[in-house]
Amino acid sequence: MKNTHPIHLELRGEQQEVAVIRLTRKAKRNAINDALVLALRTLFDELPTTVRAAVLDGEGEHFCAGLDLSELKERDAGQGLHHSRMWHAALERVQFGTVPVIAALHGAVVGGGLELASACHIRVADDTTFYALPEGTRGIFVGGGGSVRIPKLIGTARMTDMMLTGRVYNAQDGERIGLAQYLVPQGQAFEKALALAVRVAQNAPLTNYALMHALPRIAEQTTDQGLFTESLMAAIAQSAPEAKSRMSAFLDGKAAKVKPT
Ligand code: 1HE
Repeated sequence: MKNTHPIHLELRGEQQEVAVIRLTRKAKRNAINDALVLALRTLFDELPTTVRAAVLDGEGEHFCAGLDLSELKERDAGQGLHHSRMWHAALERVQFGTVPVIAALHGAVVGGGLELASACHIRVADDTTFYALPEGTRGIFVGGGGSVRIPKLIGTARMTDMMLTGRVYNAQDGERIGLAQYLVPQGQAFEKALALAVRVAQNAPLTNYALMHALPRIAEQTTDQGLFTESLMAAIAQSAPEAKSRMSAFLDGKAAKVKPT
């Protein structure tokens, strides 16, 4: 157990294979100030090597209210650039770190909170979740990678609409358009995210690595380059001893079959 204010880290599981990471600025609705951005970066850089999957949660009724507006002092263009790049560096550690990250969403997932959620690999939302990009109405622009990651989830047209009109998506519509992959009743997002993390942690590490690091890059390559990268990644993954033992377990009738839900 380790406390990295303003984030709490707890390890769960027999091998301490699941990290539960919680934003702990409940009084400020988990608004992200500079200290929190830097703490996120450090925490993801220094995750213990036992960790195979992580859950990202927010204390209190809201996942995250976005950028801490009280710190939005007058910055010149250069300072604004560096501030945005600081967010990029931290969220890059979330997306392209060592383990898949599952966000447990509830209440406000707005502005930089949505940018943070979109850097995670799976998003589980409960019924209270709502999504918005108030940057448009606050006279600013996204700066935490939202313009790159959010259109990949919902398309450029929907993000443009959210920013131009201040449109707020509720939990059901958020799931429908792809902001979350799972929708659960109020108060159950964390338990669902944890159950998924426990399952993800059991995957072969190279498979998880391929999904985190190869898949998004392949998606940005041309068809020819993507297919070639896929073959390289497939060859590396299948050659790992773990892949061979898992395949043998299935052929010996010792591994789970795929069942209809
Ligand atoms: C904050 C922030 C914040 C709350 N920065 N202090 N984000 C926004 O524009 C969203 C602004 N926040 C809200 O719309 C609402 O606070 C919520 C819908 C998230 C929650 O409402 P509620 O009624 O539960 O809480 P509250 O009473 O509004 O806020 C409680 C306290 O948190 C209050 O402080 P207090 O000292 O008066 O108790 C609020 O001022 C404080 N608080 N949100 C600072 N965001 C990389 S660029 C990203 C750019 C952006 O993210 S822009 C979008 C910013």
